[in-house]
Amino acid sequence: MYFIIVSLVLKTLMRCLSSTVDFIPHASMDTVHHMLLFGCQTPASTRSNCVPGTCEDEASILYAWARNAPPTKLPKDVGFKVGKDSGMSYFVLQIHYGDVSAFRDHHRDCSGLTLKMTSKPQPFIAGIYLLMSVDTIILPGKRVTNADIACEYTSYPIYPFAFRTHTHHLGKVVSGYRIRDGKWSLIGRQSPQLPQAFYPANEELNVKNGDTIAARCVFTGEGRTYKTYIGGTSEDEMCNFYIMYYMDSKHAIPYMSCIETGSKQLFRHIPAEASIPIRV
Ligand code: IYT
Ligand code: CU
Ligand code: CU
Repeated sequence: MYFIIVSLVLKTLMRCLSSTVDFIPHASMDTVHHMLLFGCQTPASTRSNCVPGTCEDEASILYAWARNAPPTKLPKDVGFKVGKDSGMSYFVLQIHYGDVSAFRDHHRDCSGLTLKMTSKPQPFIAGIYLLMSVDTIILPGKRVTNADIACEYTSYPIYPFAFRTHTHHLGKVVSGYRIRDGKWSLIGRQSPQLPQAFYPANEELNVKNGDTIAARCVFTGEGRTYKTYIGGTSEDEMCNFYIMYYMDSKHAIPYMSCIETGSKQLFRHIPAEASIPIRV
């Protein structure tokens, strides 16, 4: 399949601190495969499609729409902090088009995203916690390779409400957990071969100082003739578990990440479901 990626860059209203409180997708099912919205301070390009990459600085994913997946809404009183002094002056929207033949008739495509914004301070801010593996190697033909990631959480309480998984072709299932006093509680589990949207979190739970956040990606090297590394192309792999959370706006930490490899000792106790592939 061929993908065309279009990037749209939009400067946020700089004069006041605002919140994005809702996302309304407009995407034609026949042409758009998925859309990703990022926030950042310095976009890679201020003109469409000139420079590869999304942002000069670290980009944060704010929203994902994928064909055949219901869009996840932000809970009431929750908004992403954007604009003045928020570290997010620009939105970058990537639209990934699937099938080029839909454009044979040269029609104009009006796909995009409407953002509902407010300048009213919200009681809770939304944020993203990203767990990712940087050192997984998948051996050719090897039936199962796990990428285990875990970090101690040492900040103010967060309330996960949605999650998103991302791998390339070899990912079978990705699961994320909170570990408190040795007990593993599921935040979300999904096949990365299903539409990579944000899905509602498994149950209402919070993560607080002293907890551990952990994720496992299960890969297979079956059918591969070469070693697969973490990287950007479709021959490479990625292991990502995104948690979308809200937290008291008093503390307002909009982005956190974890790239530590989880210990064998810790992952001895991961629930069995994390290793059971999801049929698609
Ligand atoms: C090496 C890797 O796993 N890259 C992921 C996660 C990632 C996302 C962002 C890394 C950084 C970021 O600034 I945003 I550094 C990755 O590229 N994931 C893709 C998208 O690019 C977001 C994905 O679809 O989740
Ligand atoms: Cu794409
Ligand atoms: Cu990737």
